[in-house]
Amino acid sequence: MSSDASFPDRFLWGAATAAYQIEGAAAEDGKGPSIWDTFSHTPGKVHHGDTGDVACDSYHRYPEDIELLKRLGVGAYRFSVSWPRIRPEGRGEVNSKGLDYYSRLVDALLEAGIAPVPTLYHWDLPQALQDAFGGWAGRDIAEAFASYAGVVAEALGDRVHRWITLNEPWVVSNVGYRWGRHAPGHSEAGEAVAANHHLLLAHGLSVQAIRAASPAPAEVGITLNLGVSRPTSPEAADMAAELEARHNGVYLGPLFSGEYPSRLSAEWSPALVPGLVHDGDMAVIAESIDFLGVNFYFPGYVGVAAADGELRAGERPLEGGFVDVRPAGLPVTAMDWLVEPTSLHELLTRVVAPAVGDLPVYITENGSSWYDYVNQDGEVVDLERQSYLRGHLGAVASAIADGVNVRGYFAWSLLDNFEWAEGYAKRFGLTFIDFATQRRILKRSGEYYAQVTRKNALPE
Ligand code: GBH
Repeated sequence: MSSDASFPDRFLWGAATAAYQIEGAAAEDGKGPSIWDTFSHTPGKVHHGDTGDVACDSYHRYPEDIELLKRLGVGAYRFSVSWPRIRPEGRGEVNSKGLDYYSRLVDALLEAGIAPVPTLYHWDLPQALQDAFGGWAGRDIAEAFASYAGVVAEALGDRVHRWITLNEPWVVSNVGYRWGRHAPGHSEAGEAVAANHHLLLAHGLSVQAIRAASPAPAEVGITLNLGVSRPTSPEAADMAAELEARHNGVYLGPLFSGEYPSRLSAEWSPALVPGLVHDGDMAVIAESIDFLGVNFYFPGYVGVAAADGELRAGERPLEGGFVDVRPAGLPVTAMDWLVEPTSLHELLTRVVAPAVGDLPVYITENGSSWYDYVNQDGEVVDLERQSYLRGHLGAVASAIADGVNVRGYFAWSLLDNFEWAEGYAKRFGLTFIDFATQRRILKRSGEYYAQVTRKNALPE
């Protein structure tokens, strides 16, 4: 991979956040409770008992956050819209104060010359719909989501021209419904498979709803967290392929070819839930989209477990006699995630391009967590994050050089924020937040990113 990479003209530089992770104001201006309000207030679910009640207080401090975006020199901001702010009960009455908040945010962004790129679902489902339908496990959720998407598109579509329907359906269905580490905290494979199908259906219906409701032409896409699984020996190749089918094929197949992949083990196959897929669903899911959003953080390595079943150094248990392996020599972040930029190049060239062809691709999240601190000079010198950023941007540039149609990159994240089950203990921001005072400090990595966006190239 070349090191002095530059990017195509009009490459879109951005930064990303999500509503529950930054907004706070959890019960303000008519907002209804979301499943993350419930989950984070349930003892034992989130590290340290942290909640998003206040978070970065971005609901009130968004003008300061837009100043940070200006310092970064980005042309776009990916934020998410909180469904329970718009519809406190999930359905029915629209809360105009909720819409007003996003309308003010959009106006302020446009004033600053920054394109708003809202995501309509970044995990904060109205609690009322969890109660009414079993959340994403119930089929009625798909229509409810499309209806809400139409409400937002109608209100903001004169000024918002690029929409993301869902963030990371893999995480929603599996971390939320299969393993229970995210809201709603369920552990039931059938629910996970059902949730996954209903997320895809909701996506397709919302693409139609956004286009129908928007007063101006709209580009619509979805954000997936796709993965590469590398076998460490030939015996692990089949398991690696299965893991990629669960992460990638289960989305890329339905979205781009109108069918689920044929290889998916029983616990992951839509056949697990009889009657789940109705006639016509796959055509709705395959509704054409204008771009694909890709979130990427780390690669996976799969190996065969030791004969005695004992874990060797760096291994974590997987299923069926396989283990997740961390090869010696690769750095790991504060999340214990591997750092290996070439895996992003591999993902884009081997997985993404063959599925999407020429469709524009945006990296909608990429970033890393480290043990940041404010030094005696009042600075945060996060050289590890800067190095991660540089490496991954180099991988994006080389994928573009290899013909992948990547049109933009959004750093995760603009701000340190509520890192879901990790609470505030894990920091991903280009900006440090002192959560006691809400003071924002642009980190060294943020200064570096500002140079990248201004040069449209990687500085030495
Ligand atoms: C993204 O998810 C999210 O979109 C974003 O909100 C988040 O802040 C960011 O990444 C950083 O994490 O081992 O089963 O408990 C990335 C995907 C989500 C990866 C949850 C691993 C823990 C899964 N990830 N996660 S589990």
